[in-house]
Amino acid sequence: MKMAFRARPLALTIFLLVAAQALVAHVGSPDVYYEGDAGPYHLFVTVRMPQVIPGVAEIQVRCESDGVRTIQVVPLRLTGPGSNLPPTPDLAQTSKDDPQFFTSSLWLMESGALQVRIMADGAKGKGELSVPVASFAQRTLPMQKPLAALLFCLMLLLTVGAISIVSAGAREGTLEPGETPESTNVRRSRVAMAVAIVMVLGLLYVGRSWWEIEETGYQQRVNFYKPPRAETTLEKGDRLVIRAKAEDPRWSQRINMGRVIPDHNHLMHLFLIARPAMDRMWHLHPEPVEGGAFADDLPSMPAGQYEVFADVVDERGFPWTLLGTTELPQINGKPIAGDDSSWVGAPLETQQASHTSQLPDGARMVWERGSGPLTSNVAMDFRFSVQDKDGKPAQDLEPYMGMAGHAEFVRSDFSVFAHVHPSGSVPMASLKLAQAGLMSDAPLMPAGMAMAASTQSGSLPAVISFPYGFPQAGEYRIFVQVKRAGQVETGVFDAHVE
Ligand SMILES: [Cu+2]
Repeated sequence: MKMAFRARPLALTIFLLVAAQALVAHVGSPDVYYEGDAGPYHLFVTVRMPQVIPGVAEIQVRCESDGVRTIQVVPLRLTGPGSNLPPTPDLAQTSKDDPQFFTSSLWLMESGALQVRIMADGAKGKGELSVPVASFAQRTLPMQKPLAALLFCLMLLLTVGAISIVSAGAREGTLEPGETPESTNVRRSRVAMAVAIVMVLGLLYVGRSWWEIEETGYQQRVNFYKPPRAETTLEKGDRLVIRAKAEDPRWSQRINMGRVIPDHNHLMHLFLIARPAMDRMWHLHPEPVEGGAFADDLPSMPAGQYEVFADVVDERGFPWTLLGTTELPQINGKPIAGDDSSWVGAPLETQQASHTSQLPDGARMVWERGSGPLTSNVAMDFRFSVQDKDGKPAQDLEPYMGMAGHAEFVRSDFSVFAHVHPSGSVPMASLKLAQAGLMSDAPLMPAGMAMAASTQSGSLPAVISFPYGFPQAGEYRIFVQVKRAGQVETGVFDAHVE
């Protein structure tokens, strides 16, 4: 019943042993933050992804409801063979200081779209949820010098040892104690030694070739999962065509851009952010065209350099962000309509934290962030409240593409881009696939939608929260997008992260 994981040889185990802490990531934000319900229990889940695959993911579960006694966790494929055959789950450890906090370490043995299934049991019965995770090796870890030296010495010892044992065996193996070897013994020993040297050298050669094949294969997997380049061309003055160009030529054979799946209403979410100051941002939804490309008639926008982030989810549930930079002339296009939105404002401020963002008509959005410094790699609930022009909680919030809000976290150098929702950093399309595989009959709603059901007035609550954690220190700009009375509004906040 176990999912077939292939064992990887020694080389990778050594890579794991020397796992360094530094992180050069994919979309820059590999860890997964998720908030949702496992039956009667509300859970906040953080999955710290390993840098290498196979590798160990750290799972942290905070129970926000009482009564949970045990938490079990298990990884499995998100779709395809094995996705409905979970292996035996691991029991998560309860924290000594906090009985509501559970941790577990899980081996992720393969790359691709996986899910971590979490089963809670307690006073209110059982419940489960599933968190989709994008599993991929982020980098090849170099071997540490002392380890390399140690392994080299061991190799020399084994080599010399093997040869001398064979030679000594041939020379003295048949002698009685105290007898001196005759010239025939010595001759035989020399022949044996020569044969042993040839064999040992042959073995070393085979071992080295094996290592190189593994290393090349591993490097290919690292390259395969690097974000593809977003190749953009402008046609007829205002039509932007986007094509994915991956470093690995096999990428386009295996990932069919013509068969990406809808992710909250759209096949692609395209973000164009003005470089370098992030003082303009467009969130658009290109449609697929011939040959796996996507195209959109751009709205009016000024000439300039833009950073391109194009989010898609492939048919297996793996999220890809196409990355690029494009130089656009002044565009005289169509007005913003439908789910598209744009924002124009002040440039990114560094070393500064903004708490309030003005919205149109005197309304504002407030980041309820407390006074302490922001730290990287800490799971947080980013809470934003929307106030009308009188400072009262806004009464006119409505779902925007099915959710209470959408937040984009962008690092000042564009090395981090995360598109986050009230249910967390998992793509909604992958989440849907994960939930489809659960046994429970309870309808599972993303956190944002659950809130929609809980108000009588018909409007969403005026406070929206996003579970997320900054992946590294630096300056960030956060775009928080909500819909008020049919209009998409964007609150913008700058954050200095230590
Ligand atoms: Cu979104």
